[in-house]
Amino acid sequence: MAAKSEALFERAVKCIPGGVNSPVRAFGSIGGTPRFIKKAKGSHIFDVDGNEYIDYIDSWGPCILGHDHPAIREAVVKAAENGLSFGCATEIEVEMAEFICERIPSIEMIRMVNSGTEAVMSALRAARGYTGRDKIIKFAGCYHGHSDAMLVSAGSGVMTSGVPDSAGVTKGCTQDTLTAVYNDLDSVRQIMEANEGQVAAVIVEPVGANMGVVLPEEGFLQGLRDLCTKNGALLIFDEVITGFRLGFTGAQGRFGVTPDLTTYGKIIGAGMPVGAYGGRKEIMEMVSPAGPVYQAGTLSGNPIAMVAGLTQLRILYENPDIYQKLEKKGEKLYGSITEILAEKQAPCRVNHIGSLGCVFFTTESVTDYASAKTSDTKAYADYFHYMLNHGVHLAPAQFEAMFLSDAHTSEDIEKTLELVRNY
Ligand code: KE4
Repeated sequence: MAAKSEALFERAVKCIPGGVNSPVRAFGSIGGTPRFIKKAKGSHIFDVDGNEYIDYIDSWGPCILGHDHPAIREAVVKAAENGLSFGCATEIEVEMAEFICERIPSIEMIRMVNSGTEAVMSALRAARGYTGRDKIIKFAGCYHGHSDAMLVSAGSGVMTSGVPDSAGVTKGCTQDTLTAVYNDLDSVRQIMEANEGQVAAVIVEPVGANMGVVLPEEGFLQGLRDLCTKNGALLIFDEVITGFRLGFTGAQGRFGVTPDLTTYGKIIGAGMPVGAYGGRKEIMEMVSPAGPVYQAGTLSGNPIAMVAGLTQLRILYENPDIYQKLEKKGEKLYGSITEILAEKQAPCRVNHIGSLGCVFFTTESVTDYASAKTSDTKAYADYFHYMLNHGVHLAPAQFEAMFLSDAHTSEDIEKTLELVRNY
């Protein structure tokens, strides 16, 4: 029953584009009415009609400790008693920056912003300012937020300048963005050679999580590192999803590859609007007011958002067993789904790493955007609605990820697996 969600959605579409404040929430790719969520607790969310769901959206990653974690809530409430925002420097911003710089080896200096989009946009500007070069290489299927230069699709071939992938984005904004193929170092090498001395940076999701979950093949990330070093380009890891999720040091720690810049979001805000970019001091000191690369933000380093994020990071750092538990939960959930679907001879592939996973409705192994797009999105939509109607809320789109949190229980996982068995 979703009567109240339906009524709210009817109202919403009249005053909000598509009825939502972010497109994926509108159920556009899977149909039906988005559930309007009233509250969340632990690993469960509750909609306005009183339906309860096991939640695998996890606010798209921020709530790795689960929803409404008491320590985070208490810290936020306490901080709010001192006011919400000052537009001046605060101690908590220094504590957050020191905390990250002291624990992530590649981060010597960091700047807080308000979203992953802003973090990526600013990191690209810093990379261009530092290198004096214009071109950026990204990968088909990787999403880095909605700044103009990132809303691009490959030209006729990977060698040609990007063309806008959204109305309202000018050719001028995308002409310096070149698109390579994920897990294909040759496609990067070709672009580098064709644009010798012009590539400022390569930006990559070290684990793809916006074309569904796509893992880097052996040697891919190190290969990018080597190509960037050889060509005087910077390597930017977009760890908005993987940062503090695939381990405390994220994908760079898990795979042992050191980027020049890293972008963060989601977990570092614990559900509050926070993004960040950081890396080598000589690069970050290009950023205003220390250097000539301008970047600013009214609510950057907001004290309430900082205390939420820092509380979560401290819990993650002080309790490393959380990551071991997430690995086990991920292996149990995604590994069992793989076995069940194989027994049923279902046309599916499951990609997963740690607490991230994705069921693709294709028989091809999914290693890049082209293979991800062989998925049957109608089949995914049917699967989504079956799970939703039985109390499990998956990502409302095939090309997203499932997120496990520290709050997910073995009961949650068993119930999910039982539903997959009966599907
Ligand atoms: P935001 O601007 O949405 O905070 O972050 C943009 C971004 C940057 N980099 C990566 C790797 C990301 O995954 C994202 C945003 N992720 C999506 C989920 N696929 C956010 C969900 C949404 O757009 O509503």
